Amino acid sequence: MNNPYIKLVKNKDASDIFDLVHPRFTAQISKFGGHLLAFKPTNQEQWLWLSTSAKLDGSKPIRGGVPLCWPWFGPATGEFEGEPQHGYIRSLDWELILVEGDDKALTVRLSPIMPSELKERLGLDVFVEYKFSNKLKISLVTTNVSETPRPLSQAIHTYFRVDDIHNTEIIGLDNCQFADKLTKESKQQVSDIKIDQSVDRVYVTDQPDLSCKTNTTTRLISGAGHDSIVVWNPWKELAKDIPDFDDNGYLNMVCIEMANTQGFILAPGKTHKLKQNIR
Ligand code: TA6
Repeated sequence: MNNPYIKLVKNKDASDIFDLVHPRFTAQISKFGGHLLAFKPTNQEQWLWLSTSAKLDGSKPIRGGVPLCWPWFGPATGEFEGEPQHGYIRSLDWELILVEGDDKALTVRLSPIMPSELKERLGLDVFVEYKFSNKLKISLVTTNVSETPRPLSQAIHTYFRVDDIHNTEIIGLDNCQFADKLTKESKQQVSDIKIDQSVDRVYVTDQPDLSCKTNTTTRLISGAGHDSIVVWNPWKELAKDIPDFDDNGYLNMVCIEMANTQGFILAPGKTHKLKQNIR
């Protein structure tokens, strides 16, 4: 797939990275996880947070950027109990299946290289599509390729870089009900979200729009195909317990994720698109 704006390069730890250099942006995608590591429109700051201690060598899922959680979100349950948290695809190698575009925008598609027994067991096919310009559009597209209905939950687990978490507000979830995963309570959001402690919340809502405002930037985030919006920042103590999370990293990140946490059944032959667009 010859395109002047994308090159496969070796990262310093010898991992394979697609390096994108385009008049409107730069970006990097790891072959491991099909994972967007960085995205920076020209003349802007980096939009994504990536832990400086993240492992990119395939030894574990990458901490930061945009992990893709599929075909479940959170711990595995039922017949998959004991399998990895957030599913398989963030720990697989991916291949490029499409690159197209011009000097205005670029579309890049990748799909995970799934062992055939796994593909057979899941009965699902998936690819990710990144549309880059001076904005970012991410779609996770799943098709039930089997003859029976299949369960699916998932997330586009985006780590946003913020210059100071103390001066960050997430706007648009006022009045939404959320599951507080830390206290196990169901609560209602009152006003905008400010983060000054560990936050791990599942807002069960399909509302499309919200924003993340800091002193210097406002990111407008819109989604489709989701049943939830997840907000996560481990804060100081929990971050210390995560080996690949920089000790002070919690000051410069917040995860805002478009997700299907409730799960649903995808009928045979049907396709579902989960989207997160950021501008
Ligand atoms: O999306 C929030 C969350 O599910 C949290 O509960 C937290 O554990 C986070 O994801 C990171 O999960 P990971 O498996 O990447 O350590």
